[in-house]
Amino acid sequence: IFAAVEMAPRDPILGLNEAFAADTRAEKVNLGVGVYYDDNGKIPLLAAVRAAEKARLEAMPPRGYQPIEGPAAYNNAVQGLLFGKDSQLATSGQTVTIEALGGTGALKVGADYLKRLVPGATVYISDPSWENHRALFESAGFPVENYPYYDAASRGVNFAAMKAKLDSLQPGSVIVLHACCHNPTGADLSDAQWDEVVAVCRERGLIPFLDMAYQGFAEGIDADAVAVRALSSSGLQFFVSSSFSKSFSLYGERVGALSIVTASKEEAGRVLSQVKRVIRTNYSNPPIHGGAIVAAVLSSPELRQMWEDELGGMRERIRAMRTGLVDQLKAEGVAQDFSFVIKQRGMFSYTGLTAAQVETLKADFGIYAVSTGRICLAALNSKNIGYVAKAIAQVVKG
Ligand code: PLP
Ligand code: TYF
Repeated sequence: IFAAVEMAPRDPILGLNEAFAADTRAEKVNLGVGVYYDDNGKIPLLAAVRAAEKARLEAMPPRGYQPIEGPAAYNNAVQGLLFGKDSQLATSGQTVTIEALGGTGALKVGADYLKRLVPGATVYISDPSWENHRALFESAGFPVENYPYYDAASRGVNFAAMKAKLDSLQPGSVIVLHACCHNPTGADLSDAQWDEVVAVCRERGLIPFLDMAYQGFAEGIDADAVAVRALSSSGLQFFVSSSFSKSFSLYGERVGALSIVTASKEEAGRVLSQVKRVIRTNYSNPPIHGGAIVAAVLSSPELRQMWEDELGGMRERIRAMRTGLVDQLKAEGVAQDFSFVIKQRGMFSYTGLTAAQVETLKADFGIYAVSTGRICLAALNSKNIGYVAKAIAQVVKG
């Protein structure tokens, strides 16, 4: 029965991990996958997570099934992060939040539910976007198209083109928006531009789906929620996927959430019943551990403060690596202006390196990046940044 099965293409980002692992050079550096490493090149175990985990281990709670939508304590904590403490959207009961298997799982539950809700819709994602967005919505049965986003010349967002496209879409179209720290470009909308996007969504009757995978990595928890807050105060209905993989450094625990803002508590009850149906036929109910840790950290004032401080530390370290890389490229005699790297936000930079230059970095230096020229700044550290800067300088100088 498997004789005719073809080999599927590798994930262009996760596939790099395999090639990197097989590379025997000691000086190799993996700037491919979006993972935060500390200055020693290790994935950190946050102190707040460690404390919550220790308390949990000591309590040794039983492992019954969870509610299909996940525990209320977790879902309420997620709403607090997204909408702000004591927000009307949370207290009114009009917002559905379900625990999901990472941000990916949240997108998938959201996509499957949307397919039941608006089966004839087209889904629009930014050009470019996270590789998995297209695949996720296509696998839910939607046609997926792009809206213009990145402008290579200015290294920023071509907002006029983006807005013109959104203005032309059919009512009921789903638009997937990166809430902050755009992956892969690092180019975000300004607060004023978010207000304009919200206005277009209202005028055209579009369905916004915010993807929030890096809350806290640009400016801070509340500042990075600007898109969520703009939609919240608009009175529109929308979807948000949250991922805590990066912000809690809990990648493999698969902790995320899907939130759906509806018009009323009564509507939310009906929507939740339908979303639970999607979950039941996928994985029945979410795993316990990761969500329990996140809920424990967010509901304890001390642990929450500890976490925000650690998140701030990760944010600052990435910023220092951005500045450091730009300075060292200059010191290496690179004439090209790389200062845009400092303006980009989150983990990534679209460097403008060509696929051929990325290939040379890999072949000659053991430095792995995505062929689009995307690098993960959070993989740089005080030991490898000089090596990486020298290599990039050599490659761009030809
Ligand atoms: N959305 C974006 C924009 C991402 O960069 C990621 C990265 O992992 C995800 C979603 C998926 O999150 P998770 O790893 O929690 O599934
Ligand atoms: O873009 C990244 O590198 C992260 C990690 O299928 C990732 O978002 C990459 C690919 C993928 C899942 C996660």
